[in-house]
Amino acid sequence: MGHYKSNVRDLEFNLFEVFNVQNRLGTAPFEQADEDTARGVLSELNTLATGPLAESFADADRNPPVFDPKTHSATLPESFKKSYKALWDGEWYRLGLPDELGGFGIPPSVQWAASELILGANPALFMYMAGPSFAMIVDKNGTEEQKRWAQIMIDQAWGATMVLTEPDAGSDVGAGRTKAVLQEDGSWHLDGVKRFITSGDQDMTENIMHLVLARPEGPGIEAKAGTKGLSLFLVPKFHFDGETGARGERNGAFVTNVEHKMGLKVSTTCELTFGQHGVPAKGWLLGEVHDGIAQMFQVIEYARMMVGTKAIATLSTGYLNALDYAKERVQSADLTQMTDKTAPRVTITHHPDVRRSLMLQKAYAEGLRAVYLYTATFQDQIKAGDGDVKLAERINDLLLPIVKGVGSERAYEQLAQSLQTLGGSGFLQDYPIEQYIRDSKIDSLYEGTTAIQSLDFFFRKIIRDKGQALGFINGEIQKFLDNEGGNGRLKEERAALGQALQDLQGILGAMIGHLTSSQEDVRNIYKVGQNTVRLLLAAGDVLVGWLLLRQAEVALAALAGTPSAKDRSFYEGKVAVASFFAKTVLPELSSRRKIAETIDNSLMDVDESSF
Ligand code: ST9
Ligand code: FAD
Repeated sequence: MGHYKSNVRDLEFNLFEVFNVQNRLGTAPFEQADEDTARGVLSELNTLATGPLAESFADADRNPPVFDPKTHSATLPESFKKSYKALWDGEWYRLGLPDELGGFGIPPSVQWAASELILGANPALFMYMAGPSFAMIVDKNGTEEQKRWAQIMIDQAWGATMVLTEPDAGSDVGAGRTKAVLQEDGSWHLDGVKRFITSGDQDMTENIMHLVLARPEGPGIEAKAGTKGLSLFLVPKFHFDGETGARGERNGAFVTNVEHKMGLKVSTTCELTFGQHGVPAKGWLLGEVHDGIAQMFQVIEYARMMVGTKAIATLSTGYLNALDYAKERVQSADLTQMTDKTAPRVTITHHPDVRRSLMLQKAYAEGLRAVYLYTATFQDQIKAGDGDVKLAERINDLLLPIVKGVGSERAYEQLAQSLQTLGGSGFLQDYPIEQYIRDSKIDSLYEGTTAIQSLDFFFRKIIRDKGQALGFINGEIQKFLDNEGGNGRLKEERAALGQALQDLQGILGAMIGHLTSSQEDVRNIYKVGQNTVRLLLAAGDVLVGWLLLRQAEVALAALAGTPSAKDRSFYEGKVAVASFFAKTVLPELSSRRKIAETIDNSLMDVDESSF
C-alpha cells in the first residue's frame, strides 16, 4: 500500500449528491461528458494516483533534485520522472484544457475533484504539468503567432513557470525591478534576477516557457510605478521554430541556484537570472499589450485554487492515515475503567480526546473539500455561461482567498493533529505525516501569504465589490437556516450556524466601522489590519459549518431510505461531523467577534524594542 489514501466516495458525494453537477453534464459546453464519464475519470485517476503517482512521493523527498551550477541545470530523481511519465502518458494534462485545445470537455468541478487525487498523491507532479494550463493563458491573451506557440507548448509537452518574485519584491510584486528593453526586431531583452521560481529548471521536458513580469523600457513607453507598470513576457529556455517548435539555441535565462527547503523538495525552487551570462534573455510581449499584472492574475487565480486544493488533499490523506492507525493502535484502558489496572486495553479510538481530534480533522478535511468544490460549481456556471455570469465571477473571486488562505492554514494546523494521533510514531519517517506537514507548510506562503489573502478578501472582494458576492452567500446560508430540512434533527445545529453567521456579520460590521472612521483618524485602518485574518478564518468556519450541515441534510434524506451498510456508515458520519462542528467550533465565533469589536490600537503603540 502506498502512502496516499484518497476519498473518492466523498468526492462523488459532493459532486453528485450535494451539488448535483450532473445536471450540467451532457449539455453544452459539457456535452461530451455524462455522469458515468465523470465517475470514470475519478476512478481511473484514483488507480493511477494511489499507485504509480504516489510511488515516488517519499523517495523524491529523500533524494531531491541535484543542481549543477556549471550547466545551470537541475536533475530530478528517476523515481519521480517515472511517476511524471505515467501522468503525462495518461494525458491527464488535458483535464483543465478547453475543447479547442484538446480538453476532455468536463466541468471545472469535476476537474478539480480529479486534481485533488494528483495533488494528494504527489503534488509536485501537478506543478510540473503546468505547461498546458499556462499555454491556455498564452492562447487566451496571445497574438495569432503566440496562439500557435501555445499549441506547441501542449503538443510538445513543455514545462512552464510563473515568474514574479524578486529578492526585494515578494508580497509587494510592484517593487520588482527586472526590466525588459525593446529591440529593433520587436523582441525584448530582459535583465534582472528573479527568485523562488517553481519548476524553473528540470530535466523532464524539451523546453520551458517562462511567463515573466518585467518593467518595459523603450521609445514611447511610459514608465509606471508598482504593479501597473509591469508587462508579461514569454521567455523560452530554448529558442524554437515558431511553426514546428523545433528546439534552437539556448536563450539567456539561466537558473543560478536551486533552494534547499523544508519540504516539497522535489519541486525545484529556482533563482532565475536574465541576461547576465553573456547571452541575451530574449522575450516576447504577451498579446503585444502592456497589461502584465492583469494577465498574470489569470494564472494566479488558477494557481491559488490549486494551492488550496493541494492543502486540502494533503489534510484528507493525513486524516485517513491517522484514522487507520487509531483503529489499530491499542493503548490504555477505557476512561470508564481508568482505576481498574487489570481492565482490558482498547484501541485509541475509544478515548474521548482521540475522537475529538479525529472528528475535528474529518470536519476540516471534508468541510474544506466541500468549500473548494462549491467554489468550482461557480466556475462551472461561468464556463457554461448560464444565469448571472458576472455574479458567478464575483462569487468565485470572493471564495478563492478562502479556498487558498483558510484551506492552507487549517490543513497545516490539523495535520499536526493527524501526526499527534500517531503518538511518537507520527514523528518518524516510517509514516507519511511528517512529510505531509513539511510539504504543506508552503501552501500558506506562496501564491500570496495568508495575510495577503485576508487583505484581498476584505478590501477587494468585499469592500470594492460592495458586498455583492458576500450578500449572495449570506442569502444562501439564510435560506438554509429558514428551511426545515433534516427532519428537525438539525435544529440545534441550525441555531449554532445562525449565531455564527451573526457573529461573522458582527466582525465584518466592526471592521467596516473602523474603515469608515479611518477617514477621520487614519490610524483606525490599523484596527482593520489587525482583524483581516480573523475575518478570513471566521468566514471559512461559517462556510465549512454550513456546507457540512447541507451535507448532513442530504445524508439524513438518504438514511431515510435503504442505504447499503457501507453507505449507512458514510451518511451517519456526515450527520455526526456536521453536528460536532456546529456544537464545538461555531460557538468560538462569538469570542472572536468580541475581540474584533473591542480591538484598539495598543498593539500598534508598542515600541519595536519592546517586542
Ligand atoms: C507563486 C507560485 O508563488 C507558487 C506555485 C507555483 C505553481 C505553479 C504551477 C501551478 C499550476 C497551476 C495549474 C492549474 C491547472 C488547472 C488545471 C485544472 C484541472 N484577482 O490591489 P492592487 C490585479 S507565484 C485578480 O492595486 P498592488 C488587478 O489587475 C508568486 N486580479 O495591487 C489589479 O488591478 P485593478 C505569487 C487582481 O498593491 C492589479 O492587480 N505572488 C487581484 O499593486 C493591482 O491591484 C503573489 O501572489 C485579484 N485578487 O499589488 C503575490 N488582486 O485593481 C501576492 C490584484 O485595476 N501579493 N489584481 O483591477 C499580492 O497578491 C498583492 O496583493 C499584490 C499587490 C501584488 C496584488
Ligand atoms: P514577504 O513578502 O517578505 O512577507 C514576509 C511576511 O510579511 C509574511 O508573513 C507576510 O504575510 C507579511 N507581509 C508582507 N506584506 C504584508 C502586508 N502588506 N500586510 C500584512 N503582512 C504582510 N514566486 C514566483 O514568482 N513564482 C514561483 O513559482 C514561486 N514559487 C515559490 C516556491 C516556493 C517554495 C517559495 C518559498 C516561494 C515561491 N514563490 C514564487 C514566491 C512566493 O510567492 C513568495 O515567497 C510570497 O509571495 C511571499 O513573499 P516573500 O517570501 O518575499 O515574503
